[in-house]
Amino acid sequence: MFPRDFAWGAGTAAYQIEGGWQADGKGASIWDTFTHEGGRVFGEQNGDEACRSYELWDEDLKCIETLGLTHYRLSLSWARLLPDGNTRHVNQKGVEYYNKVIDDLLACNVSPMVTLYHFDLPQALQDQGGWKSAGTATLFDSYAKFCFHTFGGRVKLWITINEPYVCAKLGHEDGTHAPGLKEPGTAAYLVGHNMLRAHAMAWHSYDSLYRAQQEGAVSLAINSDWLEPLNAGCAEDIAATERLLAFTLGWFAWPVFVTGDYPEVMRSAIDAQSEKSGYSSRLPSFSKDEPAILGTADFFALNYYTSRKVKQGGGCGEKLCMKSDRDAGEVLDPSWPICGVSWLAVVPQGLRKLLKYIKNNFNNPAVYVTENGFSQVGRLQTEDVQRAEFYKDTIAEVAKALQEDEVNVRGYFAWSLLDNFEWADGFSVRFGLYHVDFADAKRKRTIYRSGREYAKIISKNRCGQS
Ligand code: GBH
Repeated sequence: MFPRDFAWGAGTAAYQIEGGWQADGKGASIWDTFTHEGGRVFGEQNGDEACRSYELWDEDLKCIETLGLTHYRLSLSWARLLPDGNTRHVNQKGVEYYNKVIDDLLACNVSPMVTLYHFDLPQALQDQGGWKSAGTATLFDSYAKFCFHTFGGRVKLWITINEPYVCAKLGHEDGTHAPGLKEPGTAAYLVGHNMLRAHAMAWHSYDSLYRAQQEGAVSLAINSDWLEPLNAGCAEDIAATERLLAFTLGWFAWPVFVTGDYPEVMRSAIDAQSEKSGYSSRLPSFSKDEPAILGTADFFALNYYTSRKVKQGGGCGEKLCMKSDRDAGEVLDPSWPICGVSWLAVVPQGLRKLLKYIKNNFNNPAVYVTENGFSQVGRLQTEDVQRAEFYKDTIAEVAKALQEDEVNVRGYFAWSLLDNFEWADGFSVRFGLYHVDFADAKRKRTIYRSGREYAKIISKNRCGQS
């Protein structure tokens, strides 16, 4: 069914699980600031302690071993390693922590996939303008080089930035994620631009300084829903779907995989709106004097959760905003169950379609599904039958993508290893293969039925091979 070397993983992110927000010299990140401001997160919760993985890593390792994962995706906390965001001051305790995590994984035959940036910018850099500032890309490159140098002998799969879309839009357009800026129609494009520049600089650094020796692969994780026109025969809906895809998947994948620049439909839509409001274009251009963006991904890292139908329309009145630029509205198909968090319509077959789309539009890259999952809200159910079915169904779609559509899928990472701090939803939304008891000082981890199901799928596919 699955190739012998297929990666079976699960993922986490530093701020969502580690806790220890001030332990051993860690600097503050924008999520520390954002959650402590109040009024931002469900129940005024924060990640000060979260799953306490900073102290309880051994417990996480047990979970990883029980599941039989071949890969574990974790992120590094930039401010734990470099409290001020720059390499002038290195927090040795932070280095030791991640050294232990990586060494323990390798000792258990589990390959780490390491994300350098999962939403948690050092606050010190936010104070200097954050991702709106061009200089943050250069500082990211230094941080990346520090990590390649320190851990790259042992880490062969790197993700520079997780979901630049979410950082840009939720953090700077909607203001629902840190740093909580609401500057619709402008800041998000600038932030996305600097993140692409940062990613490209780091990829080029790896390529020229580390690749020959370390022989790893570097990409960025792009999140996208699968989108289809609401009315398949309606030209407006078809155009709206194409536009929305350009503003989500295309925003980051097109520059990196196809042309080195933003999708034409995205630029022309933004320019048209800008003209109407007397603005010059709000979508920056890449400079020829900087490292090229095109070709800066050694594989495609896809975070897929859900699907949408699309129709023309939507906007925010006279004001500038991304919604008006897109002029595309999202609709849920009534046949898709919504389980848990409100945005997550369960559509496993959307993943197969998206994988095929990626194969056809981005030059048949090697693909890792770096996140995919299903959430639970309300009463705790450790016998989470629906989620167990979801994993079975979704992995069956990945198998079809591999066999029938011949997509070069190399791995699948469930989100998440543990129930954790689910950003603005705090601990009210549970994505784990393991339940975490946040009322317990020891943060007891208990496997869900879905975790057992995933372990079964993994073992069947690893042992059934000749
Ligand atoms: C992932 O993003 C994150 O990488 C991960 O850290 C997180 O735990 C996981 O999702 C589960 O949420 O509230 O209507 O504005 C997934 C992509 C894109 C999904 C933005 C939620 C917000 C919809 N996310 N989307 S809305």
